[in-house]
Amino acid sequence: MSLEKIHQAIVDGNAEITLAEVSAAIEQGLPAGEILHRACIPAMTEVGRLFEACEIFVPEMLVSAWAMQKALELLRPHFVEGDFKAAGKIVIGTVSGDLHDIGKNLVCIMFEGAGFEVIDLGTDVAPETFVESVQENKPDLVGMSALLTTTMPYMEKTIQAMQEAGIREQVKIMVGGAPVTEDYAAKIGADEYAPDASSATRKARELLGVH
Ligand code: B1M
Repeated sequence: MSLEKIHQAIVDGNAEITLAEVSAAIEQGLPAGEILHRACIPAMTEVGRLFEACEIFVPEMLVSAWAMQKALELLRPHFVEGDFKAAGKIVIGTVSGDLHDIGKNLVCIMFEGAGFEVIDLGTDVAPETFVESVQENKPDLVGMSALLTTTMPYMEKTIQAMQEAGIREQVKIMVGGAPVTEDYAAKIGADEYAPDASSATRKARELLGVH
């Protein structure tokens, strides 16, 4: 077992080796956070670099994403171990037209780990679906993720839909995803922006006044 092997297996899109190496790492007592931050996330960054350099294409990116998802499934219980009192409720999803969910799933795991009840609406979530879920579940926070510059505008459309439904003021709104910035969040009227999954939970606690 080594973090390098996990990294390489994800870059290669080899889910079988990824699973074997992540299991071995967990068995040897390596903290799940270390496996995630030192092997899995850097591997996906490398996949992105290779894609941008046209050294790999969508099919290769997909198998790497699949290997990453498998690693996350194994790691998930180890992030949420322990007793948590619900710190709040979050409704979260990747916005309309966008199928990227690895980062959003990580954000979900971190929120679960931080003691939040998480309602994950999945990917390609239409503004009206966010609205219905807020009406039904009455969350403290709505989280939106976007990985494409072409889908970012759906964050604003979702906020507008919430305003039109008269529920905008009932919740705080957090946005994130690789192309999203603090300035963009402010421009569209979101309450908070987080660049990564760990700061997302910290900022959510601050926003909601949960200690
Ligand atoms: Co796509 N893809 N992809 N892709 N993909 C990107 C995003 C891209 C940057 C690659 C590139 O060109 N370098 C590019 C977007 C360019 C742009 O918009 N400017 C791109 C493209 C173009 C596309 C397609 C259009 C390709 C095509 O078909 N020609 C297509 C679009 C499909 C669609 O959505 N409609 C597509 C498809 C895919 C796959 C399906 C193959 C796969 C996704 C699989 C899946 O998610 N289940 C995929 C992947 C894997 C990537 C890259 C390589 C990796 C994304 C990832 O998982 N990163 C990505 C390149 C890159 O980002 N370097 C790329 C790891 C993840 C942990 O990080 O998602 O950023 P991230 O999440 C972070 C933070 O952003 C933050 O916390 C997370 C954890 O720290 N965060 C939040 C995220 N959401 C948050 C919400 C918050 C707070 C923080 O609050 C609520």
